[in-house]
Amino acid sequence: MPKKNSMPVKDRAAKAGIATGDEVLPVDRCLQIHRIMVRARIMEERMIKMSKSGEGFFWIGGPGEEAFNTCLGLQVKKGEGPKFDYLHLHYRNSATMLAMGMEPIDAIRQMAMTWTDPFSRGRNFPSHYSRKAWNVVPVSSVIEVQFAMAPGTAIMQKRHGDGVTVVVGGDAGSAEGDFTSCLLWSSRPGNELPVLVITMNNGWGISTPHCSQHSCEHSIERGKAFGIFGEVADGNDPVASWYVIERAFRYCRSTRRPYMVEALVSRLNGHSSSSGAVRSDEPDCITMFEDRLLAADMMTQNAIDKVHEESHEEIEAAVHQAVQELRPQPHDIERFTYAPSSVDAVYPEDYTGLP
Ligand SMILES: Cc1ncc(C[n+]2csc(CCOP(=O)(O)OP(=O)(O)O)c2C)c(N)n1
Ligand SMILES: [Mg+2]
Repeated sequence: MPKKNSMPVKDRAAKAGIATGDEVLPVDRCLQIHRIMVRARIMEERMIKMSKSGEGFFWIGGPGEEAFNTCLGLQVKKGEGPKFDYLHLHYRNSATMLAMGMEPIDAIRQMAMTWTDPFSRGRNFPSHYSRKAWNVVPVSSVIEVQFAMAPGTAIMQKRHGDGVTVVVGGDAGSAEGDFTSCLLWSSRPGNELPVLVITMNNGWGISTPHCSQHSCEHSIERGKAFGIFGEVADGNDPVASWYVIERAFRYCRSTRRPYMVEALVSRLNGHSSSSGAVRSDEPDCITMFEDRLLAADMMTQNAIDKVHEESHEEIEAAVHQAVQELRPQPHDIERFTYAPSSVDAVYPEDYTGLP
C-alpha cells in the first residue's frame, strides 16, 4: 500500500494551507483548484440553461464532482502516446478536462452541437470528450465499456515508460461485467497492469439507489478478490481527493500494478436534462471549500465573488460566440466517422467492409 504524507507536525503547521487530517494543501494549489471548480460549475449550469432554452438539446455533466475531478486533471501526466497517461473518462468529467487545459468554449460548442466542436463535430452529447493530443479516448454513452477497453492501453503502457491508464465510471455502472473484466485483466499474475480504476459513487444510477443493488458498501472491496489495493476518498473534499489521487498515481506509476479509488460525491443536478436537471440539496463541494478558504483567511468574500464573476463573464462570452457558429451540414454526416483503413482499398466506398 502507498504511504501517507509523513511530514512532521511542526513542519505541517508552519506550512500555510488547508488541512484534512495530516494532509495540507498549500495556498496556491487551493486557489488554483477553487478557480477551476467554479469555472466548471458555472459552465455546467449555463449548459443546463442551454438545454432548456433551445441553445442545446440534452445535458449531462458533472456538478458535484468538481473537487475530485479537478484534482485528477491537475495530476495527469498529459501528452500523446504510450509514455503519457491515458484517460477513459465518463460523462461527468468536465472539471478534469478544464484542469487539463480545455477551453470552456469547446465544451459549450459540443453542447450547442456546432461544427466547431473539436470532440465530435457537433454530433455527440455534451461532456462526451475526446482529445488525441492528451490521450483522452472518446467518452461513451454506453456506460462502463471504458472498463473493458482500459486494459488495452495499459498493456501497451506496461512496455513503454511510466504512463498510467485512468478509467472512470459511476457506481451503478460497476455492476456491469466490464468492471469485473477490468479487474481481472489488470491483475493477471505476472501480467499486472498500471490501471487506476476510479468509481465515482454518487449513490445513484439514474433513479436506482446504490444501497438497493450493491451488497458491498464500496466498489474497492471487490478489488480484494483480485489482490488490488484501493482507497475510498471523500470526493467532495479537494484536500483528501488530491492526496488519494497522488498516492494512487505514485503506486501505479512505480509498481506498474492496478489501484482502485472510490470517490464519494454528490449529484447536484439530477441525472441529466431528461429528468429535469433540478438542483438537489446534497452537499456542495464548492460552498464547503469556500467556507474553509474563508475560515483559513485564504480568501475574502470579495475575492470569491470575483472568481465567480470572472467565470460568468468567460462562460457568457463563450456561449455568445458558440451559438453563432456553423452547425454540421447534411453532407458532413459521414465525414470523420471512420478512420481510413486498408479495408477501404479492398472495398472502396463501402464503410462496412463486408462483401
Ligand atoms: C450499457 C448501458 N446500460 C444502460 C444505460 C442507461 N444509463 C445511462 S446512465 C445510467 C446510470 C449510470 O449510473 P452510474 O454508473 O452510477 O453513473 P452516474 O450517472 O450516476 O454518474 C444508465 C443505466 C446505458 N447508457 N448503457
Ligand atoms: Mg451513480
